[in-house]
Amino acid sequence: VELCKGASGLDKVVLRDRGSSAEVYLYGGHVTSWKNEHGEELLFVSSKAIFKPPKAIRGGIPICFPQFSNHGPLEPHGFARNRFWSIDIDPPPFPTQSSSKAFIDLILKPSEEDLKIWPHSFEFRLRVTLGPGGDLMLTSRIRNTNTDGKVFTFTFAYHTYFSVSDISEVRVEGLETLDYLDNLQNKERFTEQGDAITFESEVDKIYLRTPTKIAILDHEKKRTFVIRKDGLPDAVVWNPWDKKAKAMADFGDDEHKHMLCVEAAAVEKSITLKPGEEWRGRQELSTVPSSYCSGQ
Ligand code: TA6
Repeated sequence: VELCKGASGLDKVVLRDRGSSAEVYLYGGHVTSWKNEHGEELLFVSSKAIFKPPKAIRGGIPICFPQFSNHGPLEPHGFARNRFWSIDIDPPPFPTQSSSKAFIDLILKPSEEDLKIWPHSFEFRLRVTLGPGGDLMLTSRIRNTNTDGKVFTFTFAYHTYFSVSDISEVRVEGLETLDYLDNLQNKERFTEQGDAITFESEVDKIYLRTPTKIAILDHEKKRTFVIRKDGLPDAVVWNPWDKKAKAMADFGDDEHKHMLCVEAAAVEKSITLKPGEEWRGRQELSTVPSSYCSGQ
């Protein structure tokens, strides 16, 4: 584990374990790289990403807290991804201690400014772990530390950008037949069809009550990403496609072809914490070789 300077001189932590690596910026508590033992980058970060506050880094795994998207009065996706986190040198013990030594604990607490826009005290502890098999685990622990007795509610997402060879040859398995809210149709509720999801145009859907495990199959690379999640019942699937990609200054014109967001999230039902209560949300990312051929 090493602390060094990343893009724009921002501090970042590098985790290494048996050839795999991961990088987390203190800015945003933002994972921007996850490489397998062959040095292949598994996350997408736009070549036009702006590593400069207050803009969030375009790609990697933005942390959406205390609000997902525009589901509330705050700026889209809340403010955690736009703040400087600190290294948490003395975190309370994690019951499920991973055997890996390659992990970092970060902590975010609200500033005076933050309390003006969201008047709640909290401690948000994030542990990023690079597992022995090269899997990447993010565990969030959010505690209500209000001293005024107030509860607070929030929505949350790990806004993960996966790197894919060609979006038109990607399938997502695990979300078939589920209900979803379509952000492109006024968040109206629909039911997904019965087979794996493929991509031919812009998609922005919040799948509800999704399974613990979701698979993203990359045909060309013969590789499947597996998301295992806990405490995060929903999953957001987003690809901006060409028009929206061109409209974003920090997104390359054709980069939508090489990324897909599948985001472990808690959106439909916001989370309520009483003072002293703690919520946990975990996602574990891994890859397995896949012999997926279309139609299988
Ligand atoms: O997660 C999907 C989404 O909510 C889309 O609606 C789109 O806005 C995307 O997030 C990116 O949001 P950002 O604020 O990072 O540009």
